[in-house]
Amino acid sequence: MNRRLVDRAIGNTCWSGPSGRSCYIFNTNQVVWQTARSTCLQDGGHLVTLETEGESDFILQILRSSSEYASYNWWNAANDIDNEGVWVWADINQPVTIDRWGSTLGGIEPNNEGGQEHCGELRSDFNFLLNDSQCTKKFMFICEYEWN
Ligand SMILES: [Ca+2]
Ligand SMILES: [Ca+2]
Repeated sequence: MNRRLVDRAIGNTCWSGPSGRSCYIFNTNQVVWQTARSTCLQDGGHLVTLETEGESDFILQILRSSSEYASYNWWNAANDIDNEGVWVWADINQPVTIDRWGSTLGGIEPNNEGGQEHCGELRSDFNFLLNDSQCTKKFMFICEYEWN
């Protein structure tokens, strides 16, 4: 953990993840997706990426069990901004391979509703499974910090 990250993490719990290689800070400011992304990058991290089911389970468990967090939606790094329908994790530039998309009465996410949904949220009323949402909505967000 580098010094800058230590400084930033003061006052915020950085939850150590199951891989032992990163930790996560839950930021309760509600901002658009690009602001969430740049805020994490400025602090030496990146918007949370859920590459494995174990990592996804870990984050979802925190959101589901926290009275402070459970009623809000949360940005993560999943997006299809560059290529519609091709989902990648921003900043680590890896494809989204886990199948943790939510579903609605209208069908399965991601549904690109209105042709305008390109950013990944962990949606409270989907029990924090993934939904594609409009990037200009304002949600809380989770930053992930890899140990150096
Ligand atoms: Ca889309
Ligand atoms: Ca959607």
